[in-house]
Amino acid sequence: MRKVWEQGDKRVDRTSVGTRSIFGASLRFDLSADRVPLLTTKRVYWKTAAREMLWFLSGETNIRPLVQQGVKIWNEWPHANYVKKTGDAISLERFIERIASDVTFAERWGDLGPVYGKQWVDWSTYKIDTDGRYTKGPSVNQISNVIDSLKQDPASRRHIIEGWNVAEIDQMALPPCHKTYQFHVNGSRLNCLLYQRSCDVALGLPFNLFGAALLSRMIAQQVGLTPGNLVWMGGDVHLYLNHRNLIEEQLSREPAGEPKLKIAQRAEDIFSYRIEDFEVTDYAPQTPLRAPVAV
Ligand code: DHF
Ligand code: TMP
Repeated sequence: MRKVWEQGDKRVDRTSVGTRSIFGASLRFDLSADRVPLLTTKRVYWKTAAREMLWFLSGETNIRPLVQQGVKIWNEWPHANYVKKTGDAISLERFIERIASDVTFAERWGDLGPVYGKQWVDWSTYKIDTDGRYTKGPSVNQISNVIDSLKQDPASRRHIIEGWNVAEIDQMALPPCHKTYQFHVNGSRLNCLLYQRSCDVALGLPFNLFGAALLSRMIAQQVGLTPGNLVWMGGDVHLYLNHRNLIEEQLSREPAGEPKLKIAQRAEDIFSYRIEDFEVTDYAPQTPLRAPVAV
């Protein structure tokens, strides 16, 4: 955060909020002994990040199940889309109430398009016939495939979960930020590398690091490996200029403690984890810090 804030270039970004940004950065964390990258310089609502990760794994792309669990982090994008398409100046709060109470409305307006969940477990394929016609092929479950390849061919350099479906980017509310996960087996240890093309250091990154660690831990448990390292690589790594108060406060605080993530039991398969299976201990963060999300 300090490096981006002090050394980043000022850039006008898509949202027109403005950022300070560096290009290319990496972080490395040891996930052994239940260690988990979770910020202590502000309270991070790790259960929200965990619910988001379970939502990805369920293949869901509609915000309704998140809304029903009180998770608000994706609310702004369907709301902005609705206002743009209909010209109805409904408030965010009213819009989300309707998503929660009206299934038909939610089906029409709560979907983010073929984002993470769709690509991770249900990537569409097509076949071209000899006469040039397209027919739908079987879809690809990348999560199941990675679980299988980790078990059957641990030395492989192809354990990849990819969110960047070039052909479907234009239908997504937001092209994937945490777009590629690669796994790597070293002896009995499972390493994970996340490549994030665009990173909001103040709001998105704390969630993305916890999410990646959780995904890696669940996969390790499923394939019988112990957690190794988490390597994070960022492309455009930025801080929004309107996050100044949060940034200055956070930079004045000292990190303290070593949070642990426990997974109570091995779920039957990678798709069967529940929020109750996760517990964070030794987490005594400083107070939460609020900042507006750039839409
Ligand atoms: N757009 C931008 N500009 N930045 C993002 O980080 C971002 N993240 C998205 C979608 N679009 C985005 C999905 N993930 C928050 C955290 C993660 C997230 C979206 C939003 C967020 O606002 N966090 C606040 C509130 C958390 C809560 O509601 O519990 C935080 O203080 O961490
Ligand atoms: P962009 O598509 O123009 O790069 O904007 C996406 C913004 O959202 C950017 O600030 C990065 C941020 N972001 C994260 O940092 N993490 C996430 O998980 C998501 C979905 C978005």
